[in-house]
Amino acid sequence: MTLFPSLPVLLLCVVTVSWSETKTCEDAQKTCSVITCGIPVTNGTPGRDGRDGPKGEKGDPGNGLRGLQGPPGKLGPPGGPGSPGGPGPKGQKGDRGDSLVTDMKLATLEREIRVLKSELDRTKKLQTFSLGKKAGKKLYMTNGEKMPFPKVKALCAELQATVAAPRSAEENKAIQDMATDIAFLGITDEVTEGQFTYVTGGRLTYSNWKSDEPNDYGTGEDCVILLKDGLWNDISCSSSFLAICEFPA
Ligand code: MFU
Ligand code: CA
Ligand code: CA
Repeated sequence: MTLFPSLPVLLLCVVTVSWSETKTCEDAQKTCSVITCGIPVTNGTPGRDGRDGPKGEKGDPGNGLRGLQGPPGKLGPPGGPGSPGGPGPKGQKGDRGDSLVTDMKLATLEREIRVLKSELDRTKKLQTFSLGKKAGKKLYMTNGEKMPFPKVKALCAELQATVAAPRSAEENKAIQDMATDIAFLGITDEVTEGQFTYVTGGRLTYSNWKSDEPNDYGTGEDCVILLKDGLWNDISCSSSFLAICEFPA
């Protein structure tokens, strides 16, 4: 059976209903089964919300009072290492090593040196006094022994002195006065025969040869001795005579 009634039926319903306007829809429905009745209210309840629309443009800043500043946020992750800095300024000059110990050692040494200098000064004065040394004059010393010339040289060198060698009549006299015997002088012609020089170097500035000396007698004579009268004679360096050393003025 079809839901739609035939045209004559439909027309009859419309005419009947519109004719009796006081009848209710239900009355009309009894008469005309094709009429459906609506609920008798003015408006329906609102429908559900639609989907959100597109985001609007950013609004202008508000002009109300700002809220108080919130608490500080959590500590962020540590940053990476920075680039290396440039070289720092030059530091001050350092001190010289273990200064405390070194300074104490140095102070001790300086104190000891002061004492030693004082004692040496006193000893020199005593020696000068006891040996009768005069200011500005050489000091001659002997151990009273006789020996060949090479031994005399070695002895005086050991005493940081040289073999006595007079450079003036005064010095010659000084040596003569202290000599207890015939003594070697620090003069030879070992280098060049006939040319006498000081063992310390240099041609003679003074001489006091005995007559007919030097004569390079026999197999040769290259050393010089101071005779008791103060005169000189050339003699063999292998012969033994008194050793006298000379200390600077
Ligand atoms: C003299 C000296 C010599 C040596 C000899 C015995 O010669 O010159 O040096 O002493 O007498 C003749
Ligand atoms: Ca000679
Ligand atoms: Ca001689």
